[in-house]
Amino acid sequence: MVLSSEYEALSPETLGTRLAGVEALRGAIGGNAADWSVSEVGDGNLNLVFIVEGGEGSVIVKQALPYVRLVGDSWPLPLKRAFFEYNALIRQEDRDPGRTPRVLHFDESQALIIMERLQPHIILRQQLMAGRRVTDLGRVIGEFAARTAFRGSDLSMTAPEKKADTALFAGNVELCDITESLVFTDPYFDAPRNRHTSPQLDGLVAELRRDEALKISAQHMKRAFTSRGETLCHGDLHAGSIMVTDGEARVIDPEFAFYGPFGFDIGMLVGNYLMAYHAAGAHIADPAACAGFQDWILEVIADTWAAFVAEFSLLWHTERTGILYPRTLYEDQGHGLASEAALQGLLAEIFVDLSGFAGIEMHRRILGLAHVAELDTIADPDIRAACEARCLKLGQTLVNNRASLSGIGAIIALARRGETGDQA
Ligand code: SR1
Ligand code: MG
Repeated sequence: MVLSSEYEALSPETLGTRLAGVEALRGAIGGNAADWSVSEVGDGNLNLVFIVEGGEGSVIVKQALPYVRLVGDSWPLPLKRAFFEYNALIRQEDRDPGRTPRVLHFDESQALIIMERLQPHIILRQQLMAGRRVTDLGRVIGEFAARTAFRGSDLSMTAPEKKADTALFAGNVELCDITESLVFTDPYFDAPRNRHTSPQLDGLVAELRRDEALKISAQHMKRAFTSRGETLCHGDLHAGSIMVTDGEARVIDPEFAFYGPFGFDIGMLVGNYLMAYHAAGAHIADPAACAGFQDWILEVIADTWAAFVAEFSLLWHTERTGILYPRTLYEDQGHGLASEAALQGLLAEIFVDLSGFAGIEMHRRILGLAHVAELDTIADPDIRAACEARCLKLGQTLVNNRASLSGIGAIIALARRGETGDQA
């Protein structure tokens, strides 16, 4: 049977019949739809996600819903986000091959993507909550962030290609609107959709909302988000958007993709690692094991940034074929040192943004609508609030002092200081 062009949400009961005619699916898992086993496993905020298993394999079928799953049909959301996710996935595959799930089939009218099932991978957030390490996590994701940032920008693409792509992703209006509201604005006032651990955090939340410098900085960062279309960002790179085994990490779920600042993805990710760091004590009972795991998270942060810098620098030297900082102006004129200085200046700007976005991500995950499981699952509200308070204060410092931090080591030192309560 061929899918009708009118959108209809799939269910485990209807999926086999409705997708039986999709050649790519039959080829991947075996042709007899009657034998397929289907389960809905989506635990994210927005979509349906099915595992479909046949005699010869299994795949993921992801379908957008016409509303925000987390909230319900009172919050409509366009199906078109599947189109942006599909387009982001194929670009990411091109820019960092093998790091994202392989797309097998895309159906725009049904807002569905059939893709490789990553197995036995689990969501990185679950791995972090269980106190389990992932070999090479920092290097691999730092390289992914650098490759997608560099190769999706005017440093690499031709001007017509970059402009056409910017126009295409400019249509992802509603998902950008979610970030513009939920991430950059709502946390800093008493917005209707907000929630926080109350009454324990009430005083600190009021203090943050009185911090005018913080509010100004958050809007400066939002201005960067809305107007600095430097590269194609993943748009939602957190520990729920990475799937891992103990030895491998893959990046999923780029439906929030948009053209934005170089430092957006890596900054959001570092914010998530810092929350995992501060929540670890509530999930890992043995103090020595917990301390070791926290050290590892900080190493991941350092490795992520080091890998980003190394890879971005390598691409600067070997793939700078776009309209920005052209070799004709630097190396070809014998001004290699100026090219080096330009690179260092750009990396320094990216680091400032990283710090700002990391701080804002921590704030919105504690004060806004969409929280993170590391913190939300801490049952004792006093313990939860203590972890959250450390994140909120660290976030405030990262945002307010983003231009004066001396490097990734400074962020790591601030995190350690918050954890030990040593504010000196
Ligand atoms: C209403 S959507 C809330 C959050 O879920 C997504 O994963 C994004 O992080 C978004 O901000
Ligand atoms: Mg998501």
